[in-house]
Amino acid sequence: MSEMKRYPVDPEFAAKAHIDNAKYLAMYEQSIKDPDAFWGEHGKRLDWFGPYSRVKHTSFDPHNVDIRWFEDGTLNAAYNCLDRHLEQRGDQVAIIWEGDDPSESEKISYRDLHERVCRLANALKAEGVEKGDVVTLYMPMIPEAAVAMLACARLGAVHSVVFGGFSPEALANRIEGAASRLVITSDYSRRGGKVVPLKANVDEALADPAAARYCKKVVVVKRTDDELAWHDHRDLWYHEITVKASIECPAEELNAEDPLFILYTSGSTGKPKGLEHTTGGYLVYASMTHEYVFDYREGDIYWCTADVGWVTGHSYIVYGPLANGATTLMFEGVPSYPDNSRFGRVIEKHRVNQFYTAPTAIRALMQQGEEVLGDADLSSLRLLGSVGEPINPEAWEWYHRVVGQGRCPIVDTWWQTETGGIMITPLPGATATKPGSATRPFFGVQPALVDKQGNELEGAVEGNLVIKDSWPGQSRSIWGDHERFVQTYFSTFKGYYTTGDGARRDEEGYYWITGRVDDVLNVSGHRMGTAEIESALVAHPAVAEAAVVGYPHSVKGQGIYVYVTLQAGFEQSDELMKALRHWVRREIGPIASPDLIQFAPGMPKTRSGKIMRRILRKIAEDDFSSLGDTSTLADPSVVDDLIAKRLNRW
Ligand code: 6R9
Repeated sequence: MSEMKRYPVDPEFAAKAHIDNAKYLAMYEQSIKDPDAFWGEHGKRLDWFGPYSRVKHTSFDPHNVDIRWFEDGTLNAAYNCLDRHLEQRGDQVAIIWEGDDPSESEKISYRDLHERVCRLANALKAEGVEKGDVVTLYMPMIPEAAVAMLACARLGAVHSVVFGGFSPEALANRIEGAASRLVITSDYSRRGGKVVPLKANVDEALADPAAARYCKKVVVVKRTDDELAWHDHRDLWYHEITVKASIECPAEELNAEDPLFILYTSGSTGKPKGLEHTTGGYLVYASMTHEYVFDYREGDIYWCTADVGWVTGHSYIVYGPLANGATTLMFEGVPSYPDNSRFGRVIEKHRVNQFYTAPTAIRALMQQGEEVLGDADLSSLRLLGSVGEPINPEAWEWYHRVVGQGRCPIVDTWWQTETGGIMITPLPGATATKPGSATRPFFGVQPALVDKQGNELEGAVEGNLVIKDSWPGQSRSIWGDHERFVQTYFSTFKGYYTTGDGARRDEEGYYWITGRVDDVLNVSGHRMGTAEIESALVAHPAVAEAAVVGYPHSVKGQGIYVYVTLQAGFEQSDELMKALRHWVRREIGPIASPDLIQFAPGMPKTRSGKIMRRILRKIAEDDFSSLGDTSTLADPSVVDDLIAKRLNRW
């Protein structure tokens, strides 16, 4: 394993930060010892219409999974993200929108955003949308996506955002699954100079009678002047219905446990699950983590590069930042358009202070070399964040050195769609960091490691990552299928929330996420995280990306199958294969030596950039007859190439 490095907290940063280490330790202890008092106090960060008298009412007992926070309080999420800021900061910029085309950008004040949300909420009401109805959003990264989320929240309607990169079939399934009666979309989306026909995809989804049975209206934002097929009985132009709507729209008084949104996410098996999040606990948790993890301060410009189609976009582009009265940047484009310096250009243009992105983006930039951000002025940056997958130490170091210029702390934030907000993370003024470790739990979060039988493990050890007790941001259920929720998350290890991830805890109590538990290999009785081997491989100068899976091996139980994408300028060869094998032996040890190494020009990735290991495992097992649904891949054609060149043939 590569030498463990440690980056202490900069005392100057700590002196100005919300939370230093002493404060972290004291607050953490209180949050665990007396969650009612702790969250009762921090719940006050929101404006409540009716106060809560009960704070925590939760049970992880598989016979009675029941999660409620602030259950007798009433509030409205849109009110907390908009109305309550108007007096103090009505003219402050709420959303900076940066278009795909660098010449397009827009600044929207809190007052303006409030007005837009009220107009759309009234227009939706006029179309019959009521409290409790599910509205599906299938949108590009344009301000109207945030407006639509908040308009739903204002009415008590439940939004279900479906990532704009999903296929019509995936969209139809989600419309049907949520019995959604209205879709908000855009004529086209623009990304990386290309246009995607979103509205045509909605038409195709609604050609499916199962979806059309529920969905009767489609609201369309006009993004381009291109031609469009139109259905008069069903389709409505966003600009036409909002222009005539009133800018007065009272925010519905909702219960803390009324649903705010559902968000579909893929499990390892079965159809996607619609995770349900409710209003009070979610918003308390999203806003508090946003403030403390990113050390957000008044006047900061904060940029999270996620898409609103994912939970990161929900919690850390829209709800967390806006509840805090922050200025949040929303980016329509991609890091490589018009060229690879785009992230740097946007940081420079808007003087971004906090920058939050994913390891896959960092590695893509890293492949282009140290000069990738051009001569962009990055001096405004104060903090960097990472989310979505384990970050390998080399990418961490590169991010720190090249983007953060050695000056900015990095917060490697571990969490999930199910958790609503960040769970394990450094706090920049409190936590010394180690590249590759998500470090310590946020307030109120009690991680634990258990063995296969569910016994809790103590000390420096590796195991299944579980959470011992509830936190306010936790998902309450799977929409329409509470039993599946109980089965998936509370039945494997009784009394715990099962994350599905594995982790290692070091001597200092820091957590190192090793990846999904189903990705853990057992080779000759040795347990190994695929992420660990990948991280070693990616550290080799010839390797751009690596994915490791297990395959059945007659002697070792499981063998190690490696897919490697080379950096530009490197050729595949037997020598290189040998060198890589040797490299891994040296980095981790002989037990981690790859059995098979397949050079792969591309990996099968979801459109959010996650490698689909399920597919790689199947190919490694020489069983590609049942690859499952590959339609949601960013580029389904890579699969054929991988199959043609597979190495494990019976
Ligand atoms: C927020 C988000 C959740 C899964 C999670 C884990 C992986 C996320 C991570 C990380 C290591 C991190 N993951 N953050 N692994 N370090 N900092 O990504 O939600 O899309 O539901 O994915 O992503 O495996 O279980 P989601």
